[in-house]
Amino acid sequence: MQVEDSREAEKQVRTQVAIIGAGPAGLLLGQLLSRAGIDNVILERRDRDYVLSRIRAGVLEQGMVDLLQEAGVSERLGREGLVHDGFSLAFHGVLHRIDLEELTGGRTVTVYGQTEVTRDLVEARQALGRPTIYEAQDVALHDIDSASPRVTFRKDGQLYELACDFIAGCDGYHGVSRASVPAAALHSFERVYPFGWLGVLVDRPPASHELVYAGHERGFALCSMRSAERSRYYIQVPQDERVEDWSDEAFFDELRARLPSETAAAVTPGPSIEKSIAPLRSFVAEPMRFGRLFLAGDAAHIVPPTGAKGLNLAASDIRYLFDALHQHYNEGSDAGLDGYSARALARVWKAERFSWWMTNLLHHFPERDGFDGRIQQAEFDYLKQSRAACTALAENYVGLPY
Ligand code: RFL
Ligand code: PHB
Repeated sequence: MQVEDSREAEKQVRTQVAIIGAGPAGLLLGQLLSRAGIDNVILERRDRDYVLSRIRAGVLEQGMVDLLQEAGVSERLGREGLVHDGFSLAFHGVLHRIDLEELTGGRTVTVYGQTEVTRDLVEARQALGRPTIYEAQDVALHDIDSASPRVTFRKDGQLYELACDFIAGCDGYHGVSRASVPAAALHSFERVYPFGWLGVLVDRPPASHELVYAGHERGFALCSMRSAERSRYYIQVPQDERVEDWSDEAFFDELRARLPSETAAAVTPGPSIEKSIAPLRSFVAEPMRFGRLFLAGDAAHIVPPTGAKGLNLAASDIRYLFDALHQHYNEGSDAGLDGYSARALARVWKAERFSWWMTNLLHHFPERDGFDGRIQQAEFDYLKQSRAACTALAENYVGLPY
């Protein structure tokens, strides 16, 4: 980054790739670009502590683990990540294990919090001395369909202009990047579910050494973890529910009521160290490129968390986008940039389908009738007796190839 004080009220800065958002997508792209010698600046609306304290996803596909390794940020992940070779589905109290490793010819997932991924990436960026501008206000994109796009923002009261070759819109669902594309150039697809997930983080050993996804007439429940000492639990709640209305005691009572008795008995309740509600949504914006702006991660698509795919899709987008930018700068070819949207969307839609399917299988839909309940039961019974059905589930859960 070069800073020139060429105008009085405005500082002008130049970089090759301007990255909007310091979530996992933006940080991972920044790390890969920096290591490849491609200059980049990250603009982030929130402060560093806020970015580092967000509790979200927990399950990494092998493809994402490999990408973090390529990015040089897998040392702690290798030490502390928990490799899972299976998980359980439960339906109305009956458990069924999905043996991921056996069904997929040896593939697994790794439980490692998004919070930890973010911390590793933030520290790696700091070690490389690359610039992240936290608390960047009024970020605005200009001339994105020209050969010289710009981003303006305010920092500590000063107005800056960042000139660049490309903009990577990695600023999540509510960011400014997707909103900067003319409405006529973007086609959105959306499904909003009439419920959310109430999540609790607790410093108690997990109920089970593997994840348990439970469908129940009272609603969905999930037992997950962050380590052998820290559990993460979720329950489905109505869309308009408020966190304040759920005491820890009420949460654990409801969780246990939805789990098979042996799993419920193994839950160790404790004081929550985090409690929040996430709405459930499926969303895709097409195309993922407009001129020199490339959308990646939640900025372009949202999946309900049931399939554990959101963070992993952010990683696969970045795999494609990094390869495309690398090709542009190192081989003088724009084939990767031109093919980025179609390539990313092909994988996105398969993950959308899987997340929608898992959500439909396991949640209680208040507005639906008895027919849907019987279909859910039949789907679960089919999984219990069909290796083919379990294989389809398992290959999606471990992640489709990049
Ligand atoms: P992020 O993480 O939202 O980061 C976007 C960043 O952009 C910043 N930003 C701006 N910066 C500058 N200017 C603006 N105008 C800006 N507007 C926003 C934001 O402050 C933020 O720092 O998007 P990214 O990087 O695309 O990453 C996506 C993932 O965070 C998300 O998909 C996952 O968390 C989804 N998810 C899960 N994914 C999985 O793969 N596996 C899981 O097990 C999983 N579990 C989950 C989840 C998401 C959940 N919630 C809370 C929705 C569980 C939950 C409960
Ligand atoms: C989590 O541990 O936060 C988690 C795990 C699996 C999911 C969603 C969230 O499907």
